[in-house]
Amino acid sequence: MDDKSTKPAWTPDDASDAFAGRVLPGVVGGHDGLVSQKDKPVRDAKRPFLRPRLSEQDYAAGVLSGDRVILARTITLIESNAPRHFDQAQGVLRQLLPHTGNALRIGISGVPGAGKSSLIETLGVKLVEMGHQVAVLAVDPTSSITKGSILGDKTRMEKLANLPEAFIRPSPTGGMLGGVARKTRESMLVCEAAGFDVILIETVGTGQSEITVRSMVDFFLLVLITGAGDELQGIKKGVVEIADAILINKADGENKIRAQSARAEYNRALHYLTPATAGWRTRAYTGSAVSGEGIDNIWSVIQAFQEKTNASGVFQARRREQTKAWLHTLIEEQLHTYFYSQPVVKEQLPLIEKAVMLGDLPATAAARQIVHLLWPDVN
Ligand SMILES: Nc1nc2c(ncn2[C@@H]2O[C@H](COP(=O)(O)OP(=O)(O)OP(=O)(O)O)[C@@H](O)[C@H]2O)c(=O)[nH]1
Ligand SMILES: [Mg+2]
Repeated sequence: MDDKSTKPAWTPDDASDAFAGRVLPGVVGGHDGLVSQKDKPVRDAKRPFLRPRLSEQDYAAGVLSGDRVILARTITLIESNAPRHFDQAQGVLRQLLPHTGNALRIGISGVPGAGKSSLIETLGVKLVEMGHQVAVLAVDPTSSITKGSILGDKTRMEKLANLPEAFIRPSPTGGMLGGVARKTRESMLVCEAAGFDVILIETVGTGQSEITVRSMVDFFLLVLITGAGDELQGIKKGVVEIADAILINKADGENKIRAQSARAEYNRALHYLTPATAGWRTRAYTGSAVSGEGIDNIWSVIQAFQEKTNASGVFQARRREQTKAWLHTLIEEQLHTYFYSQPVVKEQLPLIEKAVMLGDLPATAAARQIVHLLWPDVN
């Protein structure tokens, strides 16, 4: 090392050996002294990096053991529109089905910006503190267009998203509400099999999406705000009729008084409506998803609901009815898809439509005619 050639070129010729400037000889191996990676074969760049394929058993076992990565992958499988994934997803679901049904399913709906995500964050964190495992799903038929809800939900549920006892899955994108609903319902079952005991499903108020969520949950909470113009707009829209409780949110600061009077107004109106659940009286409450005030009370209401409907059998009866209705929805969907994809239907339908529009053929006869192309026995 004290060889002169190891000294850098700028070292003065008359420098003593004590001069510190030295060029170190190169090392064999990596610069960090570890074994060189230079000769290691590089991954074939043309081949995409593939995660190992999982079998139906791998998926099911992973979900049942609570493995979050496999849980997320199973939901991705369910959300896939590829026909080969469909069969596999159904196989996994069949294995998981005996382990489902043990969660309390809660739907949370309301106009955009009402504070649904904020409420889920506040309530979800409280539930985790109480020892629950919370899964959050979303039905948002608009998200495929705006693509905005995913970002919004992730940032609005930051605390909850970071808890290991919680799992947040943004709305499946793409397709019509029917497809989104199927994916959400099946994702819910997968979360139950993974051990989550509270499932919160957020949906934005579009009318139809609330009905869809109502058809898959035990308890339906409507989140309203004051100052949205018409204080009783929820009543006019008909969503109040499917709610088990109404939360007048943002009852904080200057808004508190207004929220309280809106609650009174809703409670008066609710008096005249048939309750969404037999034997349960839907009431309005005030609360603040941001300060947390009133949110414990909402949870007490949900628990009281669960106790009461469990005791009366309404809880179990609703679940059975929901499963039955779900089966019929799926049958209708499959028939619909099959029918409209048949070449003979695709070919004849425009002609028959035209005849009906021109008044040459009554619609009923026309419908029969086109159905007969596939099924001549239908009458
Ligand atoms: N003052 C106050 N603001 C709130 C409360 N809850 C929500 N907000 C605010 O209202 C805005 C919308 O809240 P979100 O929780 O995203 O509402 P959302 O209903 O999930 O909205 P979308 O998912 O877009 O339909 C945010 O800026 C929140 O901070 C509340 O209780 N009090
Ligand atoms: Mg939201």
